Amino acid sequence: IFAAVEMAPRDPILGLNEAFNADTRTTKVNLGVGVYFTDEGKIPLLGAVKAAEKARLEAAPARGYQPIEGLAAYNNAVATLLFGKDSALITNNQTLTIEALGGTGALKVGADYLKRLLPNATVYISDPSWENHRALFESAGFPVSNYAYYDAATRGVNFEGMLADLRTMPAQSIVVLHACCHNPTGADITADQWKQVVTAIKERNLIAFLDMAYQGFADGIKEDAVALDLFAASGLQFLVSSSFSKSFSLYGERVGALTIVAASKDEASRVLSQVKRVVRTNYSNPPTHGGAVVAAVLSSPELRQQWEDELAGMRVRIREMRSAIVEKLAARGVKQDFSFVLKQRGMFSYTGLTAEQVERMKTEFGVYAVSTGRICVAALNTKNIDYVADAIAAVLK
Ligand code: PLP
Ligand code: TYF
Repeated sequence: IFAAVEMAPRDPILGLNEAFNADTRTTKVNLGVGVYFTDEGKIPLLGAVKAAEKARLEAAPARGYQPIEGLAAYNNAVATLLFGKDSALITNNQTLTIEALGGTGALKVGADYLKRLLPNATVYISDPSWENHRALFESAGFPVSNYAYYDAATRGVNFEGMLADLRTMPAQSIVVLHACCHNPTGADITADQWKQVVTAIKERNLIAFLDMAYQGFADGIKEDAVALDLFAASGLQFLVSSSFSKSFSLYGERVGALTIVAASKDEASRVLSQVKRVVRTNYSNPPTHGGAVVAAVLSSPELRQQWEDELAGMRVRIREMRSAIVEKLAARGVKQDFSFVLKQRGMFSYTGLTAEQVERMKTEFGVYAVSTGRICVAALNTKNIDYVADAIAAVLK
């Protein structure tokens, strides 16, 4: 039965990891996948996570099934993190949150639910977007189109183009928006531009699906939620996928959530019942560990403070690496102006390096980046940055 099966293409980003791991050069550097590394080049185990895990291990909890929607304490903590502790949406019980298998799992449960609700809708993603967005919504059965986003000339957002596209989408189209730290470009829109996006979505009767995978990596937990605040205040119904992979450094534990804002408490409970059907037929209920750890950290004032400090540490280190790479490229006589790297937000930089230059960095230096020119700034450190700057400078000459 499998004789005629063809080889599927590799995920362009996760596939890079395989090539990197197979590379025997000791000087190799992986700037491909979006993972935060410490200055020692390690994926951190946060102190707050370690403390919560220790307490959990000592309590030796039984491993019964979770509810279909996951741990209530976790879901409440997620909604509070997204909308703030004084949110009217939460006190009105207009939100529903389910624990999901990472941000990806949240997007997929949301996509599968939306397909049942709006079988004829089109999904719009930014041009460009996270590699998996298109495939994920297509696998849920939707046609996927792009809306204008990145402007290579200004290295910022083509906001006029984005608005124009929003204004021509058919009613009830689904618009996937990066809530902060746009992946792959690092180019975000301003609060004022978000207001215009909310207005356009309202006027055209569109459905926003906000993807929040990097809360806390640009300016802070609250600051990075400006888009959510504006949508919350708009009276619109919308969806949010969120992830703790990066902000808690819990990639492999698969901790994320799908949050849906409904028009009323009654509506929210009906929507939740339908979302639970999607979960039930996919994986029944989420795993226990990651959500329990995040809930424990967020509900303890001490651990929460520790986590916020650790998150701030990651944010600051990424900024330092942004400044350092700009300086080091200039010091190597690179003529191109790289100051845009300082304006980009989150883990990534869209460097403008061509696919050929990225290929040369890989073959000649063992420096791995995504063929689009995206590098993960969070993988730079004080030990590898000179080598990376050498590689970039060499391929730019
Ligand atoms: N959405 C975006 C924009 C991302 O960059 C990522 C990265 O991993 C995800 C979703 C998926 O998150 P997770 O790794 O938690 O599944
Ligand atoms: O964009 C990235 O590098 C991260 C990690 O299928 C990732 O978001 C990449 C590809 C993928 C899943 C996660």
